[in-house]
Amino acid sequence: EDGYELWLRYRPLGGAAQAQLQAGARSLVLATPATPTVDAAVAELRRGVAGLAGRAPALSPRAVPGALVLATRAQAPAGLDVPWDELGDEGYALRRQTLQGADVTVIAANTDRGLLYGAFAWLRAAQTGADMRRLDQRAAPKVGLRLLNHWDNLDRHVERGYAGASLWDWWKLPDILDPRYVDYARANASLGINGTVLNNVNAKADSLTAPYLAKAAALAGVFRPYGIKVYLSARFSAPVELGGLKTADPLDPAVRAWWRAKADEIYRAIPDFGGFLVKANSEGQPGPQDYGRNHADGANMLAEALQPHGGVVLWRAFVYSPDATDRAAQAYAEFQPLDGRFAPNVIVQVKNGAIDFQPREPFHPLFGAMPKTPLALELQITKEYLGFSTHLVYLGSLFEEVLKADTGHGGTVARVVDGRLNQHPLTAIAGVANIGTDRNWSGSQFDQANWYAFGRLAWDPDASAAQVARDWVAQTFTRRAAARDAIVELMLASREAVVDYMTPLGLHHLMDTGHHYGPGPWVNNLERADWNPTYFHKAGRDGIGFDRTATGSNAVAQYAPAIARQWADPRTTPPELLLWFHHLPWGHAMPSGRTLWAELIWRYGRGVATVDDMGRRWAALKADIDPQRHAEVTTYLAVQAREARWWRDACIAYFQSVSGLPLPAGVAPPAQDLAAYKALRFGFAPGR
Ligand code: BDP
Repeated sequence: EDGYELWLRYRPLGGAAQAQLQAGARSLVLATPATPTVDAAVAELRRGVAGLAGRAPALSPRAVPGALVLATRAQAPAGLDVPWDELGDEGYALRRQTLQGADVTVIAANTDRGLLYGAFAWLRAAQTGADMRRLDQRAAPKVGLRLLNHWDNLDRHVERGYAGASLWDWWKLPDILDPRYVDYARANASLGINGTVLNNVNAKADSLTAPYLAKAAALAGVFRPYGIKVYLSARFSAPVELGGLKTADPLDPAVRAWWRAKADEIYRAIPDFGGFLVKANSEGQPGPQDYGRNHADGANMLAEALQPHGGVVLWRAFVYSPDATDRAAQAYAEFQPLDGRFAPNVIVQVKNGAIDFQPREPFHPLFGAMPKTPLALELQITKEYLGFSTHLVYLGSLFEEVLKADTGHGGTVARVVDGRLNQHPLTAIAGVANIGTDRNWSGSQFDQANWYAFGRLAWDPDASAAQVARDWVAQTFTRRAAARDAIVELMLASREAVVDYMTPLGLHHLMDTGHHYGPGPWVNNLERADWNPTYFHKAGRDGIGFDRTATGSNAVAQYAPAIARQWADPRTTPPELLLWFHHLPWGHAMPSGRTLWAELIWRYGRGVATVDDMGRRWAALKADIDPQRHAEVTTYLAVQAREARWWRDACIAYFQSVSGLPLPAGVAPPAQDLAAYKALRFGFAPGR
């Protein structure tokens, strides 16, 4: 097993479960018009049942005992007990019931997309060992647009990609369609992901030219039956680069006309095109500020072009400039005053935290602070700052922590994102993909779980990361309860472990230059202050941490008053966020009774100990897992154990050089001296 099949493996259930499934899926009855999406649902059910139960169901014209009935509202047979109105456009109901005298299972939905999601949900129930005789589930997504963002370049290099090259073979498109595109669509549809942004936010204008639109249209054609729309990252200066205009000023009539014509052209090629994702005036990308305009001016111009076609603009709020006093405060400063100024088809896309996908950040202060604007949550599935694809870190825990965070504005981040807090009909959640050409798709077996968790939590932001992990393990590694639970425990410990061995206590951005993989807390030579780890930790003889209270940058004041008050005081700031908000002396007393210095070192040690424990737990599972994947994960965990030590030792060596303090009793000194860690060079790290 090389992991190619992801969570759609459909291995024989065996025993009573297999007999039960056979009895409940003898035949397929279609009470719905035939569409490519229904075909996809039927093909998946046949494939799944063939694998799980050993025999594919035949199509049957009427409800016979043991049939699986796929019904949409318009053609639903009399006697179906389905709460249609609750299901919306994409929801489904799964029910075991008696229909026309026969004991059947019904998969019901208002649309064929709902049926497809229902088919995948039924297969998930079967794969995770649910009692198929008593099935009664209904679900509808809480967030409207559930999107992958690919940071894929047209030359197939994936920015921050650690799973090989881009799946999109732009050179061979549109004529040659890699069969893998279908498997990609199946995997996403199984989670409810309904949109994909094909190209990097650091966009080339070329992706908007006719030849590339034809290529994107070919991909859209493959994805359409699976309910997945295609979106593109748009380069703001495209009217200059492609259109020969002298300006890309969003208030210039010629520029507006160019975008309108471009949108018309796109919709001729891709009638259900989703819209544009835009990174503007950020890290050197062009944008409206180049012309003295603001983000709303830029976003609204594109929104106007897409509006007649039903498209949306996802305008990113990831901005920071070299002269800012605190990079964490800039997005709020630029965007919050624009609340209410964006067109109705604009969504502002905000990263989970105010810096950049760190192992832990407090939630972004924009959540809850722009009630008149739909805000999308941008999560990073690819682990740019969490050990790439060689470290095992289950991100479900991180995603859940962000979604459940109370914004202090009357609801959690989840309630902002699903639109319920401020009654926004347009809602979105985005994940920066970790998918590439590697056979296992995500660079490691366990990184598949992060794609899976993103999709499940995008569909239901209230889902539990632990339950999602259980489902994933049952679908990928094992259904045996003891082994499954052991793997889940290991996954749930992994996120805190990486925080501990990389950036404990609210520290952030200690990664070495460019690659963001290994430790570089000493780095202070980059051209911009806010690229340097020393800027973020501010460690010196006197102490450590970034003062974001009133005596410092006061970024804490961007949070709702109750949260701001709590986090402005080190005594009420949770230890996990302490050094994010406070600069404190090394002797500061921690709730544990240790000094800050001792606590820091203790946490680095705990991170390494947890990784060692993960290794032991995995080793004990040898009999439960197929040899190929067991051996592969074992090797990866050994790398992680070595590199967790590298992180711990390099950071302790550096912080000790700054604090001048002796190591607490019983702590072994770093394996090497600081100079040795500083001398390491990684010129060809992936994903740059
Ligand atoms: C950072 C990445 C960079 C991205 C940028 C972004 O290092 O490669 O282009 O974010 O989100 O995390 O635009």
